[in-house]
Amino acid sequence: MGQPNPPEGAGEAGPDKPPLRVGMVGYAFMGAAHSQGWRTAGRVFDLPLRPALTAICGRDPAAVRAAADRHGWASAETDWRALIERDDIDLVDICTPGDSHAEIAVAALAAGKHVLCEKPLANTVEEAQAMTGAAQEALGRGRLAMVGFNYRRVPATALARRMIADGKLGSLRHIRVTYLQDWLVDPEFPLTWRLRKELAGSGALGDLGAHIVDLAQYLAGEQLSGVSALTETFVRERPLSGGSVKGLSAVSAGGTGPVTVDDAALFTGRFPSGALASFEATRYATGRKNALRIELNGERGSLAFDLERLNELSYHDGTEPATHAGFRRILVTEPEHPYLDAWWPPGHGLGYEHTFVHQARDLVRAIAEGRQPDPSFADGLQVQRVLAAVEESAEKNSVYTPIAV
Ligand code: SOE
Repeated sequence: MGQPNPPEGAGEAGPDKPPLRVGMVGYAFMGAAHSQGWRTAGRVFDLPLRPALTAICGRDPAAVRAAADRHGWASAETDWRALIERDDIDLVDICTPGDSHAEIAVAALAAGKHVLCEKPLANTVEEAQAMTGAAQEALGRGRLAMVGFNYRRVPATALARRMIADGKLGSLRHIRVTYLQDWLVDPEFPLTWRLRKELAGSGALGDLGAHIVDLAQYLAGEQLSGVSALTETFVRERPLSGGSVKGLSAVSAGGTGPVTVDDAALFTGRFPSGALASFEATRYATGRKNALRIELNGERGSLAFDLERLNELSYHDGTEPATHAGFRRILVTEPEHPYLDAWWPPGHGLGYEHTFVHQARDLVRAIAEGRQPDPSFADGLQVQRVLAAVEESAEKNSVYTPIAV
């Protein structure tokens, strides 16, 4: 393939800027979200490089062609190896299921590309280690790698980080985080790649738990030292829909296949500072669609964020007189708030998709300045170690399990 679409300048930050030519692998939910990010970042923010949507890659020729047209990519490829060999690609953006992250990322870095990889970084600690090694080696050649934990890029969570770093909460005591979805409640919901360990690595744990582990550690400014966990798979057999899951034809005789990942993960953790944390990630919270909530309690105050009200941050200043102290709502839409100087006038809120625009903005700036973007592959590896410790603890029936370093 590789035939160009008519030039239409999608994602251009101004023709005078040098381009950052992006090749993206994958075009489903995350591919669409990342496309929005690349298309919009240079139009909203003043960026030193102009993101160019140069090529999109997927195995199905007709589907990838349609995705290129829909999302504004200039050309399409059906083999990621062909994509990373192209000398008109500067950055490879990996939006595939976890089983291919390591192979694509390591090869792309070796081919001299910058890499953005969707979370969780990999399916196993070993793969994440290989990716981190490749990223460290590539850094010496000026090639940069970042993992896509997009919830760091909600203006309200970025503001929370700033307030915590400024000491507004003092020492943290408690962090409680929940990430609740309900798309598996129906036992007839088909077996998809997200429900197979060899493709997704784990279930709610890797998909949702990875987000809340990263967010909690990012906001706390430190990394968990150990966890104690419970996991469960509530529905263990699900219908196969049209043989769409790679490698499952052998078990499709009865029309169903086994779910090989967790449906829910609950765990507690300790931070080196002494703070305690609790985490809940599930796809069975009936009525909850994409409900991520985090509350942090410190000696001087508390903060709470709820993704369903993502333009707001709740803050309690514990140093105020009890007569009028209380949680107050900060509307995070002022130009002084993170990311908001380039958006709408105060009060005109942002949404989920803007986190991907901010992710593209931050990565483009880091590349232009030649500095390591956050979160790094090493950060992704550390989250992977937490996930592995959660699985180990759950297997051992909730024994407190230190995290390997
Ligand atoms: C599906 O559970 C999913 O799309 C995750 O994969 C995303 O990372 C999360 O942001 C929303 O839910």
